[in-house]
Amino acid sequence: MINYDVDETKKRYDDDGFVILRNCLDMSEVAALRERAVPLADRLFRAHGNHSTYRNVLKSLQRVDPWFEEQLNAGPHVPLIKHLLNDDVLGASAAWFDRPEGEVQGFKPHVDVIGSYREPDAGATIWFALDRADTKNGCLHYLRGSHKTGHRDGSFVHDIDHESADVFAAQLNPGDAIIHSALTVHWSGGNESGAPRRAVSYFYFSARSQANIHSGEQHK
Ligand SMILES: O=C(O)CCC(=O)C(=O)O
Repeated sequence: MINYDVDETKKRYDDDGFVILRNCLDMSEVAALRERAVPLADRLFRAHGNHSTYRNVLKSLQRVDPWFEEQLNAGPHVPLIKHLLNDDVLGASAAWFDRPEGEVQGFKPHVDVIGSYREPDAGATIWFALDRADTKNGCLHYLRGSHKTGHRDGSFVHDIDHESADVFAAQLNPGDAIIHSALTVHWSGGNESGAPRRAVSYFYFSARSQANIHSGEQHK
């Protein structure tokens, strides 16, 4: 992973609720990630089916592959996530996100916060593109600045103006990554392009969010 200007990266993340890291992985790292993730995903879908609410998604890969556990807890991106969240972090899930060709269903607009602590520093995801992701094959979309403006009482968000100037389509090349706050509204589309759109992501809680959840529970 290359070194980014951390101040500039943090400013974009704080302002927009997401930040793109171009060429985060070189082509050999992308190939290694594909070689690790694709057979694992195939194996898990064969063993358990593809029946979750969200098709083509596998969470908690760290529980079945120590390599993903190592990446989640100590991957080269972890110091940057800590810097963006101003805190220590707890790795919650390494995940596989696929929008295979012909999959019409995307992810509806949502935020990632789970639990009672619903502040912009609750957590963050880093999402690594294994293929070119664009508007034809279901790239991620973000509502710029939405981490600061609410949408905090549920996971799904129903009142998005898709024509808003704040809607941003995160068109990425293989090896690019994007980091988003757990409070930033985001969604993705289906894929009828004939091109794959596979990704691996790592989701983190800030230590602060965990401390607040725990102290909140103690007060109940
Ligand atoms: O990859 C996708 O299509 C959705 C990803 C997502 O919602 C997330 O990483 O939180």
